[in-house]
Amino acid sequence: MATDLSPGSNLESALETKRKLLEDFLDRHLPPEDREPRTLHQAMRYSVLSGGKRIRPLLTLLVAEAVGGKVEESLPVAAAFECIHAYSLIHDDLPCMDDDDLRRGRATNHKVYGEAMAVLAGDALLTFAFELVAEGVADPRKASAVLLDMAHFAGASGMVGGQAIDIESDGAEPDPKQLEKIHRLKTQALITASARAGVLVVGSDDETLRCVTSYGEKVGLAFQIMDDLLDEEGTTDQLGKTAGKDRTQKKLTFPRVHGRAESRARAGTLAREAKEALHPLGTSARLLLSLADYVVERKR
Ligand code: GRG
Repeated sequence: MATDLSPGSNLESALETKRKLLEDFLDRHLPPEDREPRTLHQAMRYSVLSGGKRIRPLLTLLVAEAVGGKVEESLPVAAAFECIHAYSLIHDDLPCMDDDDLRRGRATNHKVYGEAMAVLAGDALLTFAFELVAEGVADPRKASAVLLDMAHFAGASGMVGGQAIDIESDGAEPDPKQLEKIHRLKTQALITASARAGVLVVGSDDETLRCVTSYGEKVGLAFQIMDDLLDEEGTTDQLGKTAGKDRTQKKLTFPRVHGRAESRARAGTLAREAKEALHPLGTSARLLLSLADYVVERKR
């Protein structure tokens, strides 16, 4: 049965409430546009406050809530993940990386502010993420656990490492092992970390962390497979990415290596396994189960 994401459905209204909380928090905490250095602050705000699905922060907020935490304490952590995500998109769009002109239907950061300022806006958002956690999580042991995990999954052992391998694999022959390695590092790592952070900021037990890690890994990989499929089908292009970049650059993608039908089936299996992983959390994980379905049913 399709996940009900119609206006007013339980999942959609829960997600909308949390998106609004997150966006208000980001708006209040990001440096104001009229504070010097103005162009840098404008460039930071331009990319963070330009929509997007907010999947990573929603995961942090929903996990924290499912394990008994309060939204207020997980909000700075959720916002930090969105800032890291925004930095990665700004840098990924640069001419030295994917060289994209459009993102979320608008000009990419470097097209508006220039390459140097886009690099700096990305740098500043990454460091701002760590500041948000250090300042916003009152218990120093929880703050340090979140920061360590965040740094590990976002850096050379995670997202940045995946981007490096991806760049070096451009034009390579389709190789399932290499493809999975890139996806696991580049996309799955930060999504997994976003979910884990919801546990770490609340301070739940190791068993809960293990279940949520498994959920995050499966949702993260399913998310990337769906991104590849939507890209291949042209859906994301209509929403603002430069048309066909992945195809023309012959990047390794799931449909290219495994075909569309098998890719879709794998995403479905991963969503099912993600939901099974949360079984020990019982009914408090209800929205996270719906989110796993949403990830594989999404159209953008
Ligand atoms: C440059 C350090 C560095 C890392 C780049 C995230 C990333 C690594 C590159 C972005 C390009 C890309 C297609 C990555 C795969 C992950 C992904 C699907 C990103 C888009 O995330 P969404 O769909 O974007 O959550 P929105 O716009 O909804 O926020």
